[in-house]
Amino acid sequence: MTAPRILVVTPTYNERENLPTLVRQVLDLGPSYSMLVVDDASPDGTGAVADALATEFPGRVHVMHRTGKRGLGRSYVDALSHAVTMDVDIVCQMDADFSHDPRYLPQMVEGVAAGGLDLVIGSRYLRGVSVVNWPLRRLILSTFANRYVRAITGLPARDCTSGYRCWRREALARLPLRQFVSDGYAFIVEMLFEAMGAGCRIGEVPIIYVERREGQSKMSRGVILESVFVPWRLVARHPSWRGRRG
Ligand SMILES: Nc1nc2c(ncn2[C@@H]2O[C@H](COP(=O)(O)OP(=O)(O)O)[C@@H](O)[C@H]2O)c(=O)[nH]1
Ligand SMILES: [Mg+2]
Repeated sequence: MTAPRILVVTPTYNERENLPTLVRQVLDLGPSYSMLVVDDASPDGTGAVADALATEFPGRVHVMHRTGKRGLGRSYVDALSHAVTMDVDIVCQMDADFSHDPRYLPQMVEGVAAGGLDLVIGSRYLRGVSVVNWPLRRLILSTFANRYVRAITGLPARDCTSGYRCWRREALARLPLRQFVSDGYAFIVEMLFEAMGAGCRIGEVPIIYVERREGQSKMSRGVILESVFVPWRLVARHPSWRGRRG
């Protein structure tokens, strides 16, 4: 089989210091890797940095500039809807701040390419808790959020809120992204719920998640509040999916 073509989708908001190194590390993984950066008109000029990288690596770095309302979920809807129309086999999602180390990508990609999975999650909670440099309250918030989501939705994954994922392009293309109700981090949960409902085969690979060194987190109160309600909305939408194993 020829090497699968991989597109790594990365949303950015004020990631000027991180993006150039990230892009190089991903592209260094091999010629089959390319990237799509989706920037929300970052005030720090990340968009221009991304454009410069696209010029430096023609055909391997693509940039989408969004100008509407800011939002991680909306950025993913736009970027992933475009990604599934591209000439690639696998579409990955990863953060720009090095919390998601690119060194895990080959193993995750392998799970889709050779392991027959539709989705592989880079999971922080497969071997206890593998998170570095999080304050205790953030750790508690994340572990609680995962238990909460799993209890309400019946999702089988250990890490339902990880934004580090690799998808078989055809599987991703089946998700009704444009109809999603959530915008912030809850979007990640909604994607997983829809994937389970679509019968996707889901696997997890353990990762060590390291909190960012450069820039700032965009986690906010509104985003957390949304995450409280979204699992209930999802179950209300598809009651029969609850507890269905992916
Ligand atoms: N395009 C876009 N990217 C965002 C937005 N908010 C966060 N991001 C990016 O999403 C990724 C995760 O966000 P981050 O702030 O690190 O959240 P945390 O890791 O949960 O603290 C990073 O690459 C951010 O730059 C947004 O509103 N729009
Ligand atoms: Mg982060």
